[in-house]
Amino acid sequence: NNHNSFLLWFTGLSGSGKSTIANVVEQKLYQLGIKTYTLDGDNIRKGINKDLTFSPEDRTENIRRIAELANLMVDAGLVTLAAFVSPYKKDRENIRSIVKDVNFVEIYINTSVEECERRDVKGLYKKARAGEIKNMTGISAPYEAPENPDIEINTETESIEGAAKRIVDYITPKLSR
Ligand code: GGZ
Repeated sequence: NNHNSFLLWFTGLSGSGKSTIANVVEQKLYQLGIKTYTLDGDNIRKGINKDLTFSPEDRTENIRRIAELANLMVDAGLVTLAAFVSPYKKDRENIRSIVKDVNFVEIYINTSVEECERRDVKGLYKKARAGEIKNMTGISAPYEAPENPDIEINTETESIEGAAKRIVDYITPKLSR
């Protein structure tokens, strides 16, 4: 593994702001000439993992496959960003063992379920309340918050820009390119 590459793993509820912050981090890294790739629900759950549901077992398999893919990307020298709910502690610990000695950075996007439900960008919380969606994280399925993340962002008190800058400032001193 290339010690100069990172896997930036964003965990948090649906609508917490994972992808939004990851996208701003990616823009900033691009401006610094750093090659990146972002894995998220849009390119993974519609493609390689389209056979998987939101059952606990399928979420575990979802995260396992993503970690294996991310491991290859990091090997190829890309700073890889991954934005997934990844609600189970055990699954997130497993990522660390898959990516081995690479610099795995766990970033907890801490937005309360109340705030996510208020935003309800995709209307999923409303559907979950109506019983139209089962196993909705934060409503009818658990979210096991990280106890010791490398970086924690509270989107209710911190701007997207400020959060993204904090993440970039965390990794850039460790990148020797
Ligand atoms: C959680 C769900 C669900 C259920 C659909 N629970 O805000 P989004 O829409 O774009 O992000 C959520 C995404 C979660 O997929 P992940 O692959 O990140 O989940 S996991 O890591 O737990 O495997 C949400 C949408 O899919 N979505 N149904 N029941 N999120």
